[in-house]
Amino acid sequence: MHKYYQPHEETMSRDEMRALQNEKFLKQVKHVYDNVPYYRKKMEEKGVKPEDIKSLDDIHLLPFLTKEDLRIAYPYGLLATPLERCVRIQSTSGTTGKRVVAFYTQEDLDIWEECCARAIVAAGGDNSDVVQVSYGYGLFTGGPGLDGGSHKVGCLTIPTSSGNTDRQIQFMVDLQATFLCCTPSYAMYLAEAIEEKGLRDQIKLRAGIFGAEAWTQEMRRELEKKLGIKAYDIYGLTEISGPGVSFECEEQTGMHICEDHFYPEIIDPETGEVLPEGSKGELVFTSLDKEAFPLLRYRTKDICVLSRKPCSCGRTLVKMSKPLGRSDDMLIIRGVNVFPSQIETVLLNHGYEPNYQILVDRVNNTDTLDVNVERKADMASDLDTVKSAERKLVSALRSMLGITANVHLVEPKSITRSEGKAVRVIDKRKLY
Ligand code: DLL
Repeated sequence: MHKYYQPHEETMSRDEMRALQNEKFLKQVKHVYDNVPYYRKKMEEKGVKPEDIKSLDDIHLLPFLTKEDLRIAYPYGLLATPLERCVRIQSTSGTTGKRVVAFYTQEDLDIWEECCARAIVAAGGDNSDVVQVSYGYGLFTGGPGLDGGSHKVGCLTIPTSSGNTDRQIQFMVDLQATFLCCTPSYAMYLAEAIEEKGLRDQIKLRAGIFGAEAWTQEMRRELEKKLGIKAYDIYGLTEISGPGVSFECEEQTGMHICEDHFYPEIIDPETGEVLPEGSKGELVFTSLDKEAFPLLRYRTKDICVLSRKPCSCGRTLVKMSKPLGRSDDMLIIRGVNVFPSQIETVLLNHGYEPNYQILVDRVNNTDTLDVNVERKADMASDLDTVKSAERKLVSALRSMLGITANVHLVEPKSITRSEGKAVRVIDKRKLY
């Protein structure tokens, strides 16, 4: 017997879904046009009016939105409801200094949490489960999203947030957690710590809901073996709501998109042209019923494929593949989105030349980030001066990125100059 959190929405026929999407879409275009001058201007520039949009078949007429638009419109420029109706923000990295801030009304939060509840139920969860949420809480959407979903399902929720591994394992053992929600790399770290402590027999986990960063099928098998669980993927992004935009079911062959809320398109990242179903391209989302922060045609920069092959779980929601890469240069390091341009901004603001290298690797299942930058020509080269300058950069990078980088000041002119595009990022992890 299959279980769904919202059986009607999750299993409706294609025709019914298309009709629902159309209805919400037309309302949403009007809501955005009437309430978001920034987007109205973009529509005017493209010569398109709400009356030109008669159904989803016309969606290609609408302009795209990107992180760049979010940066320009920061902080309130894309808000579509009065502040009095907003009850929460969540936030993630922007491409430079400005963070992305997404707003939610209470209804928006309810829908987001329902999507996370769908994910928990799709992974076999019900109100007898004990769900340990080890995603970060706070501005990051991982903790609050899964926490809300777990409450909606009626599970006992353990809001450990991330970090403090000993305490995580203690709770997992003492409260007999059955679900673990965290990034796949943190799950692997926890699995190894459990093994080292010889506590494998004392944990009762049966499922994991892991996402926010790329992970391979090999990593899934490892996690399933080490923790004795079924490991499910979950996808999402702050701009569209957070985790639960799509989630895996028992088939574990792609993630069902909550397409009654988020309408997906696949486009050619170069030309912006909409590609036929089954093509590999950039995923674009239109939020169909978001009130406070309704983004139309938001380019995720995630490359993937959509599939409508019937699923044995009975859900009719379209499935997306795991992201197969990105069409921009965003890195996800320890679950945190990092743009090379943010690092460059910090270095230049501290008077360094743009001669630097960013090295990313994964050591013992934990991502490492090293930044090599050339010492300023007029800077003394004694150890004290160098160490103190490095510490300053580490702290500035931490406040920009939210994670710690190892900074190494190297000899002036020692970083190889390139004759074409500079290769500034060397990512040795094999994620896709
Ligand atoms: O990472 C939301 C989330 C939290 C998803 C917890 C799943 C679990 P952002 O910080 O805004 O939101 O980052 C969004 O992360 O565009 C993808 O590139 C990447 N990403 C998210 N989930 C996955 C996944 C959250 N399952 C960006 N696999 C997205 C691969 C993922 N990449």
